[in-house]
Amino acid sequence: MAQHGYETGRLNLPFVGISTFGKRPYVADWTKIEADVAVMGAPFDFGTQFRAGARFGPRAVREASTLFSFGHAGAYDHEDDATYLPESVRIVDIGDADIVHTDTEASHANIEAGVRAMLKAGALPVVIGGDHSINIPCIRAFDDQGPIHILQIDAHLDFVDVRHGVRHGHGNPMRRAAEKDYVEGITALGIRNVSSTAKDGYEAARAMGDDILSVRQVRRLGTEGVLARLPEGARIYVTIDIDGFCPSIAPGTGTPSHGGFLYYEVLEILQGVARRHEVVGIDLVEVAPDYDPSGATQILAAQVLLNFLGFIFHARSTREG
Ligand SMILES: [Mn+2]
Repeated sequence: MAQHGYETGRLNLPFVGISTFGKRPYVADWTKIEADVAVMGAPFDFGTQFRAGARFGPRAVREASTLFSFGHAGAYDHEDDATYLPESVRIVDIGDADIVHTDTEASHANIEAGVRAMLKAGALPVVIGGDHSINIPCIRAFDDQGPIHILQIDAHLDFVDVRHGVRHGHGNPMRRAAEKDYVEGITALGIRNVSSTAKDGYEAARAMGDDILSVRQVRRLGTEGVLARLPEGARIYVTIDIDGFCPSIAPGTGTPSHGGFLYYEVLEILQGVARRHEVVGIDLVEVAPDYDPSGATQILAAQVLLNFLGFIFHARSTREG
């Protein structure tokens, strides 16, 4: 170590440099992903039925994620007495899927190609939206991955079949997922208030195996009670709509709905899922940063993702050894 307290190399504080996710390496060539986790942006918001703006979600979440990237060796958590995300967990940022304005199918196809590339590389895919319709191409990319169960955290059920011919908007993704033979079930947490889905949508969702819980029902059950409802041994894909959280902590979204989750309610469920299940994919959607001048919404999103990744790889290392 040098004298006078100076150390060699760069300090690289969070506000310095290029905002990749977690300040991790950027991999532009999708045929050369070598990582445990690959993060991709899906800046698509033509699926919205109210306020647009989630196309700026990936950039905002990336920038917010630098706050948690001080470059020390992992993140030590004194409550768990565990160091999460040590250097040995290789995270890369593969940039964004290309979005073609007005063309949902072309944009979704590009998102699907990105998820397929991450899966082919053996990396855990993490996709930052974009509106919730970007879950549709994400789930499509799992058609050769074996059965999955979806854990949805959301204010809205998103189970509309078709409305005015629209089948791939942000009100449709869970319906499209439920139609896949490799999607064995959906557990939807946080569903509340006037919703994107009418009563017939709820009936169809239940008939197709959707377990629907409101925020108050989740609170009554508690973390363990909720976790017990997930099928044992299921491989879990987690889709987090930021509007599942309370707008008091996450106002930066197109369709906020009061009475949502607080941070630890979701975090503890995700920690339990990471301990008990193989997590095969993650998307986090509907961060529309322009509605939150404080930036707290994207900080929440980045914090949830980084902590969840920490739990997943900590559980993996515990299981392996
Ligand atoms: Mn949603």
